Amino acid sequence: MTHSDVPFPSVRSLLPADGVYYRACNLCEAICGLELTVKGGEVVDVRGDTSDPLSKGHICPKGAMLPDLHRDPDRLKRPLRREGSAWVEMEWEDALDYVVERLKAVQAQHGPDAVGVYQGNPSVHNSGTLLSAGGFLKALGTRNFYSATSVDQLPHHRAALEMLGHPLLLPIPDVDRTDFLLMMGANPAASNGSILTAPGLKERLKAIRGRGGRVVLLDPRRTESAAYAEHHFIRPGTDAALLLSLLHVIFAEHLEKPGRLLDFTDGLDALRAAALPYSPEAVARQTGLDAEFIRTLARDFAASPSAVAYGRIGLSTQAFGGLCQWLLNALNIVTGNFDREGGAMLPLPAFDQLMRAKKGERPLHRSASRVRGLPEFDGEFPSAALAEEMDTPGAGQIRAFISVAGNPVLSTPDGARLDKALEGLEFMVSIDPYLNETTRHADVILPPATGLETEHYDVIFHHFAVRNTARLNPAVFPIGPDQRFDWQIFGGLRERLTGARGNDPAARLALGLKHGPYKLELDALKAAPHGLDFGPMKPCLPQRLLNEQGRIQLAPQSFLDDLPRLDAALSAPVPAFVLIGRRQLRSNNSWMHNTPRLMRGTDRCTLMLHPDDAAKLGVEAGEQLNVTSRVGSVTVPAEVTDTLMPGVVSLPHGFGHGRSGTRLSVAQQHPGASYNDLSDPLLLDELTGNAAVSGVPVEVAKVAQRVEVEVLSAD
Ligand SMILES: Nc1nc2c(c(=O)[nH]1)N[C@H]1C(S)=C(S)[C@@H](COP(=O)(O)OP(=O)(O)OC[C@H]3O[C@@H](n4cnc5c(=O)[nH]c(N)nc54)[C@H](O)[C@@H]3O)O[C@H]1N2
Ligand SMILES: Nc1nc2c(c(=O)[nH]1)N[C@H]1C(S)=C(S)[C@@H](COP(=O)(O)OP(=O)(O)OC[C@H]3O[C@@H](n4cnc5c(=O)[nH]c(N)nc54)[C@H](O)[C@@H]3O)O[C@H]1N2
Ligand code: SF4
Ligand SMILES: [Mo]
Repeated sequence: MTHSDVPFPSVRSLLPADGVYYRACNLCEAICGLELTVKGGEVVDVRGDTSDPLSKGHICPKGAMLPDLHRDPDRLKRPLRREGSAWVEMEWEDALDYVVERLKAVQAQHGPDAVGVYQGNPSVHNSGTLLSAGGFLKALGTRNFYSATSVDQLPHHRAALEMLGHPLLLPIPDVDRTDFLLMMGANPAASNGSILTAPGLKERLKAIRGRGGRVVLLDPRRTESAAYAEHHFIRPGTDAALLLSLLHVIFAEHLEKPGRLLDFTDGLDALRAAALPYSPEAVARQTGLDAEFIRTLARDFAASPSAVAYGRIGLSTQAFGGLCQWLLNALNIVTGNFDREGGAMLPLPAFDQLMRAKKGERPLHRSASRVRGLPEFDGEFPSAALAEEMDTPGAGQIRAFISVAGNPVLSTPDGARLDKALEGLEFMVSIDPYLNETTRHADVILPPATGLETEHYDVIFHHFAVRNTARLNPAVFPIGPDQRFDWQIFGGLRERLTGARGNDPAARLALGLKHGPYKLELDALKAAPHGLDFGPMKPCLPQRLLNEQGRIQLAPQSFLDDLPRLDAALSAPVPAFVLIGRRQLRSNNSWMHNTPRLMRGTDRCTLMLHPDDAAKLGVEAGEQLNVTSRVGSVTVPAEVTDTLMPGVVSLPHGFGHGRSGTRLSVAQQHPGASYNDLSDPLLLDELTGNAAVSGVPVEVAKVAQRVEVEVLSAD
């Protein structure tokens, strides 16, 4: 089979011309505009683009590493095929032919659902993939879809769907105009913000306080963000109780003032009744917060001229993620801080993904996962079910697997089990530029051009941005004749599967912009290299609601029905240690540990624990600790610090690079251990199916002690 008319790139010089290039960084949700200076074919300087209307010159250490990623000698450029323990390069046409042939063979023998798909985080940071992967993946006809969403923000989507009518109607805190930010389980000083695209967030937090406002941070760790806030410790997993308690006080003291929202909101009485049992005294012990503090916090929040409650990873990757995201929205609505300046608002991006959304659609619970019966949401099953769907025999078992821009061996619960399950597959293909802990199991790796080689428009994160802007930037580096763009790979695969041709993301983008709210022409956007500004978020309700009722649902039944599960957890005994995660500024989930300039300094994969806990265990800083959960065990050095609550220990995720057979020469020198060798697929936010990777009960012990005991008992 030949496919000579697939539009492959023209052969150009591999070096960009000298000059200044403008480009939005696609590494994290802050989408900063960057200014890159090229001399002699090399990027010699990267700085923040001061003319970007959203980021105004902000940059972080990772953004400056885009050229390092570009020239990483470990980055793959040609397809690889595994032969035993060796990898051989393939021609693109042959590789695409072979992949489709093998996928078809598996489906012919075992049915369409025998192919599983996992899409990881960079698929949403990459307009090429985002606008081009769907055609091929849908054409496979499998129901076995998984993604990083269910180890991340699924609770936000569920709350948005139930309360406002669409998973993407995510309320964004208007940090630039608020007088009071209540921030829970988020650490923007490390993460640069999430479901809150506000580049330079530290400065924005400073500005809140600078104009006389307040930032209150609730986190089991006194994080880097505590420098910009009034920080208070909260016990992991008890945030829903705290939020109910804030609502309790507000209702008990008649501080609610939903204002105009009341004209299109249902369920105020049901919410009031639900909050009634959660007085500050009833939740103080479990949350670790003083009852009087809770009462004052509720009063201050309600009395502030504007206020907004926001919670991120710490609130969504826990056992009560759904309840948390519901109650955050509810608190904002009840106090009138919703769809108004300084509250939680809905952005209106130039390429509006909701443009064609149908009112009243409910894309959930249409099917259940085969082994555990976990609910589908928006066409996906929870990633916590992925390994069991592969290693549990029976009709519908996943026998072939496609990973796209994901590293689920390090990023999903019980990664070690998945690692093993991948070995048992009949066929696996990875669309990924690295040979890492996951892709090492593939039969074929198809590495797309990436980073500075791609044209980029941020399709998703403008939906989460505090200001409506748009920015399209061309590639900086031309690609070589032996490289392919993601859209060409997906187009080639789809064509072989269905015969359908044409998969141009630029055409899709042009259509989206043209029919979007600002009727934008692609050329007009191209002519504005720093981006276009459409101003701050504006009130848009009830018009933008997408549920059948056309009214905000303050107390959806499924959330109310989840409260007994919270009550049971609140009255259960507290384990000796619970494990939580942390992000680090010079890292990006699992995949930027191969960048030498980011990895300088001491190894960062340490277990943080409180000095009192260290004393109890007889451990000093730097000594090795065994951390054990129901599913696994890791050994990591101790970092003793009073920034953690006693009884809570913290480990970053994304490490575990000691596994053999990868091609990550720098990461392997700083292997660390994988958090997700400890996280448990049975620990879920049962309401939404999101993995509860935060709040894992663990045992912690000094390694040396164990060895001694064993030696003694052997005697
Ligand atoms: N314990 C614990 N687990 C977690 C989390 C946590 O806080 N704690 N966080 C969760 C969250 S929020 C997320 S988003 C997930 C992330 O989970 P994943 O998305 O599964 O993992 P990443 O580490 O982001 O891996 C990204 C992969 O994409 C590849 N890649 C990079 N750029 C490109 C590109 O342009 N194209 C393609 N095709 N591939 C590319 C990289 O080589 C890498 O293999 O992890 C989740 N897991
Ligand atoms: N530098 C860097 N930036 C990143 C990433 C990265 O890996 N590195 N990843 C990106 C991705 S994929 C995402 S999703 C975002 C995430 O962005 P954030 O949510 O801001 O990220 P985290 O730093 O993980 O912050 C989560 C906080 O929750 C706290 N926490 C844990 N459990 C609980 C709990 O039960 N209750 C409360 N109240 N707090 C709790 C933790 O101590 C931690 O401080 O960051 C993005 N940006
Ligand atoms: S904050 Fe995020 S988007 Fe901005 S430069 Fe850093 S990695 Fe890139
Ligand atoms: Mo994420």
